[in-house]
Amino acid sequence: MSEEQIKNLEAQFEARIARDEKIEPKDWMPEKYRKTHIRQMSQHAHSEIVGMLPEGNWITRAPSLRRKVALLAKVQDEAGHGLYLYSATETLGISRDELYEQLHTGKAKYSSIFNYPTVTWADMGAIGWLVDGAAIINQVPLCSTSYGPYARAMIRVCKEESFHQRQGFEIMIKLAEGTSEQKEMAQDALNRWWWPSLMMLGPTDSESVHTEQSMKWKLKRKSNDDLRQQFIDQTVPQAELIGLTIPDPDLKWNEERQSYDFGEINWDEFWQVVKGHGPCNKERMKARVGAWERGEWVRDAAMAYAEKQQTRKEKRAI
Ligand code: BYC
Repeated sequence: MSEEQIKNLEAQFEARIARDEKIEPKDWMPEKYRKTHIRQMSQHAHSEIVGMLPEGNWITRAPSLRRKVALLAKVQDEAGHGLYLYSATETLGISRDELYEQLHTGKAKYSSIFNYPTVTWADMGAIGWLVDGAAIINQVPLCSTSYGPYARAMIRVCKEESFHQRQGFEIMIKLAEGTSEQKEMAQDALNRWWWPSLMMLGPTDSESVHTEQSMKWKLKRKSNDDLRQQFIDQTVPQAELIGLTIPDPDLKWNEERQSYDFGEINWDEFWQVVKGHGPCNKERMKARVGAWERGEWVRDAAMAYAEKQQTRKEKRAI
């Protein structure tokens, strides 16, 4: 294709984005658009799959049958989200095997938040309330993202995230209303998950390398800092409602901005976790790679069965 033809295609593509049209898998798209989407969507899929691990840790120890059923359903939803997102990413011309390989070799990232340990039952409440709460704020704008398969996957994901957030908040309400030990447990979980939840929304806008381009392509609809502020403004009154204290001495309502001012985020900690040195990075990767290796016989058996069925079909056709 000549340079002139590519320029024309690019101009048509930009015009479609400006008109808020969805870009579909077979449409022409700039190579950088395709790669950026593979990066973000696959990291999102990996986050859902790795995100099952901290909660999976508590399924056998949920305090009642009702709690166990809800947690099990939530973790299953996360597997479903990972699978839609992998399928949506495959429409961009990358295989599932390549995506797994990128995760297992550490080439692809997954959300920093899932590298923290879940040490008490209250952590299930804090994850649902804060982590899923932050996820909804980040993901609702993604329902109108420009790439069709991603936008459609996100509509269903967001509906389910809403149930996850309520499930977590309800655990926190019950603990906060419970005995002094239970309330302490809830406060301790909030203390440990608050700052990592703020970090989850990504580096500050001045440090974010992809925001500018992703906003132009309408992959991202809001910047990391705007989402973080929205999350804080939404969550602080919820903590007040259940009598818990946000662990930030600098948190203060700013009348002029009609928003909360908040303290300094420890970005060194964030980058350490992103680079693989968080409290559970090694454990999480070991669990994923181990599951992949232990599942090899299942994949082989499924392939052998599919081949056998195909041969039978071919013989019948003759
Ligand atoms: N953790 O330029 P930036 C869930 C990386 S799943 C690790 O701002 P971007 C859930 C970033 O990738 C939650 N890495 O990037 C599941 C980039 O590195 P690369 C996951 C992070 O893409 C189970 C570099 O830092 N949600 O909700 O414009 C249970 C510079 O950042 C993180 C999604 O994936 C991080 N937190 O913005 C419960 C949503 N933040 O790629 C809940 C979709 C940044 O150049 N993703 N990095 O090597 C997004 O919305 C965006 O990708 C982000 C980052 C806002 C996360």
